[in-house]
Amino acid sequence: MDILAIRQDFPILSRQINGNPLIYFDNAATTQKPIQVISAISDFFEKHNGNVHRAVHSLSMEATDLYEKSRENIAKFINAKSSSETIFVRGTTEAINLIAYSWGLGNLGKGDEVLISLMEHHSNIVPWEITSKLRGFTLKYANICDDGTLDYEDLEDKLSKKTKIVCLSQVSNVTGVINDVKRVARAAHEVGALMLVDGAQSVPHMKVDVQDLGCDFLAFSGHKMLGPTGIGVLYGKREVLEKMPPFQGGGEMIKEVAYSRDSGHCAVLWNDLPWKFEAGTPNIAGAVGLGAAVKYLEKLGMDNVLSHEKKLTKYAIDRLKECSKVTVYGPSDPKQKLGIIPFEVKGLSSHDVALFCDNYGIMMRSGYHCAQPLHQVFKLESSARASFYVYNTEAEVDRFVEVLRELDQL
Ligand code: 7TS
Repeated sequence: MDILAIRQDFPILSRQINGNPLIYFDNAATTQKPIQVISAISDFFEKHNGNVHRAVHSLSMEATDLYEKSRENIAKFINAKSSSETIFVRGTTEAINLIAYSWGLGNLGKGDEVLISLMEHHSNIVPWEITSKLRGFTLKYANICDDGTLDYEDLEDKLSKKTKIVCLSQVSNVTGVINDVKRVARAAHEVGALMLVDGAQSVPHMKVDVQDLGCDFLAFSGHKMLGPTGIGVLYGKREVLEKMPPFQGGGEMIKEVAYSRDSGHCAVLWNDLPWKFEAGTPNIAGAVGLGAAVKYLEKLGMDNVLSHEKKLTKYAIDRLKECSKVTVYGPSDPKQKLGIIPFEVKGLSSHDVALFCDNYGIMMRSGYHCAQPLHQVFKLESSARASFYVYNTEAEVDRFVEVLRELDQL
């Protein structure tokens, strides 16, 4: 990949912040957008704006074609068998809530178990805590080893015939640890449980093939993969989605709503997949933008994206050793992880570190990154976090290390 050419596609990267060239290291929170995505969105509003699946007029048809074409491209990107298994949602959070409410409330009760892990983002914890109170099922947490990797033995010990679904992130948003979700999906299926993969941090950075993984559900967000905010995807296996009731009611998700004077009610016939789960006017421009983002990533090649980030991560971890006050958390072997580096600077809060870096134009997150239980495992209140993407360079890492080394002098 020609990183310098890629950088030309991202207008924001030419900004100065606090008198310094922008270094954007907060990609796990959200990524920047290339001109190809920005243009696809403005082009939609300038030339094709209409509502989808409603009217017979030309603009509605054009909008529908663009929206459904994006769905097809995204379905191919994750190797879904059919685009009808690819539902547009607001993001990973909504996708997981959809499963917890639509599938969970209908299928879980007393005596059942849901298995997650201590490294999950809150959006793969809280929906299950809420629905467990509503339905009385038991929520179990697989442990994490001291280096932040998943304790597979503990997870497999906690799996039983009572387990109805296993919900696991493929990549941790704090440590970048890559989980072997294919192995876990196989173990889940052996006990008759379903497998949900939170792909928020994996789909943007590596080839994810839902058929190869064998997962029943995959959730991810457009804004973490060069696309706009407010759009994401829930992939589900057709046979599982067919049996689920709708998550929300309204227009678009029905075929027929027929009022009967006898009963005083409407008989409702659900729409086909995927529209059964897309109540109301969807984020059409968002879907078009995400389609353009997927096209951009495909042109780069996901194997190239992955190897660039792995190389940069190894380089950054090695160079951070030069900062005497910095402790990096997570596995020491960079092969086990993607480009997310959580760290602590001795004597400083993570927010102070992030603010210090901001003075030099370096954008980085601080706090517990919506993953408080994982920070409890590390016995940390919070951490600073640098996370990379396709446009980051070794020169930016060099500058980052140079800035952090100033903290050694304090
Ligand atoms: N799952 C994981 C693994 C995530 O990293 C995130 C967001 C989500 C789910 C939720 O995604 P959303 O698009 O619905 O918000 N993670 C982060 C982060 O690490 N910093 O800001 C958001």
